[in-house]
Amino acid sequence: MIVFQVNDMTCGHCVGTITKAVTAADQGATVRIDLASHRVEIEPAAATEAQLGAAIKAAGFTPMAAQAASGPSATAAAPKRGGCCCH
Ligand SMILES: [Cu+2]
Repeated sequence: MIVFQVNDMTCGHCVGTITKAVTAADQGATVRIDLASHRVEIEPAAATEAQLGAAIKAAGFTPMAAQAASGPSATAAAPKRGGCCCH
C-alpha cells in the first residue's frame, strides 16, 4: 500500500478531486482517504508511488510520503491553498 500525507486536502471536494486524479492515473487503483488525518491510502494496480504522487500534485495538492502508521512527528502543517475550489 502507498500512503500519502496531503495536508492541503481540507474537504470532501478535495477528496473527490484526489480520488479522481488517482484513478485517472491508475484505473485499477483502490483509494481510501481519511480526511480528518489528511491521509490518502492507495492500493495501486499498475502505477508507481512517483506516478501517483505526480497525479495528486497535478490536481493541485501537495502529497508527502507517509508511513503506514503515522508517528507523532507527522503534525499537520497549516493548510495551504491548494487546488480546491472551496477555499
Ligand atoms: Cu476542499
